[in-house]
Amino acid sequence: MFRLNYQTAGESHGPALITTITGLPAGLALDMDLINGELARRQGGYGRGGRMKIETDAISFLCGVRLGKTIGAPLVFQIPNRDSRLDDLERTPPVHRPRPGHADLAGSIKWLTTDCRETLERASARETASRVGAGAIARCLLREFGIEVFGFVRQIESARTDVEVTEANWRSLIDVRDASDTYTLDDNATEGQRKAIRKAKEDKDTVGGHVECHVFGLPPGIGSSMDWTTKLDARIAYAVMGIQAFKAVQIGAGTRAGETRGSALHDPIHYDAAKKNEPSIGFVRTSNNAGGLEGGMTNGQPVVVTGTMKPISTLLQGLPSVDLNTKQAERSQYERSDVCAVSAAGVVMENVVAFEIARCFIDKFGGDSMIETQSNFDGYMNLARQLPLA
Ligand code: EPS
Repeated sequence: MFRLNYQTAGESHGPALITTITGLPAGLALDMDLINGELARRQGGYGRGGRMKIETDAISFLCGVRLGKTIGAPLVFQIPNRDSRLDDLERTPPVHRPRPGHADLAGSIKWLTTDCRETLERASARETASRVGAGAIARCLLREFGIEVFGFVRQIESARTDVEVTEANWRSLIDVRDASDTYTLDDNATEGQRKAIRKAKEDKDTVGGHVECHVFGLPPGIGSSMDWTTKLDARIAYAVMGIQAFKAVQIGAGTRAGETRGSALHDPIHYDAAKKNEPSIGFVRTSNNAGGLEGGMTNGQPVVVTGTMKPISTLLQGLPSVDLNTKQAERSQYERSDVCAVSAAGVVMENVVAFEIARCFIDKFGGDSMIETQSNFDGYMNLARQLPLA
């Protein structure tokens, strides 16, 4: 069982999203610019629908925070829904024609109803605002230890950026990404991705894509190989697959590992005493096909995660389906939606990955307070740098 956990609640068109985080040390300063900045980024990206013009997501704390810092108690925050109309049957009518690709069909059968709304309100990607909030709070913690996350859109449909992200260039890429409408890393890719989304919209269709995130500043030893549930790569995969509409997750070389010989895949180990004070404590690698994770533990290299989002299943043209009440063939029901939410999904992925890293970080170093946590962290780093211990 992990000490740091979170839980989300709230329907897409209910009054609010509520998130509870337990296990944060006391004394963690919460950077509201960082947290609300991530929520704002999640609302953006070319291809979003009308809902994002209605909402302005921001966190308000209900418990667990005093004078801008955690107090070690369960922390609860809410994000209000401006478009709150769940019980208004005219504006939020039942949905009887399930969308292929959505939770509609399986959920309606599971909960023994023919009204897909019962399922879709919670299955909606609106819930990801909660997870971004929780992940951004985890980032406030990780930052205290020099750990930073950078994410972007690698590809939408076939429009791709080939820019490589490294420890040396990622900070300079933040502005490039933030200037891109699709959160990608070069002008050509931005234009290609915009074009793909525009064309899909004209065709009453939707598009998906690939997002990537890199985590820098991680020391070796976060996560554990002693039990499969504590492997950090497994935790990351679980969290990323839990994002609405994700169909794949890869760490480092990912599926390419199955097509590459061991001699070419595995990252050679060197030792450079000049780098002893860096998070890697001097153990350097000439490649990072492992994506920073070996045996389910960080190895001192950046963690690299790729996620794949399918095209959104709400299409203006509808898709072949049936009416759950009559069982007659019908096109699936259209509700206001996005044409592409890959850019937003990239922000969600960055933040759920951050939370999983923080979860394993607290498992190893967590004390009741940030002071104790810092002392545990420093103690471990000092010992690791002195290896072999007498
Ligand atoms: C979503 C449908 C749309 C999206 C929504 C996810 O909402 P609505 O039905 O209100 O137009 O905008 O995403 C969000 C609300 C959000 O905050 O990301 C869906 O069906 O999943």
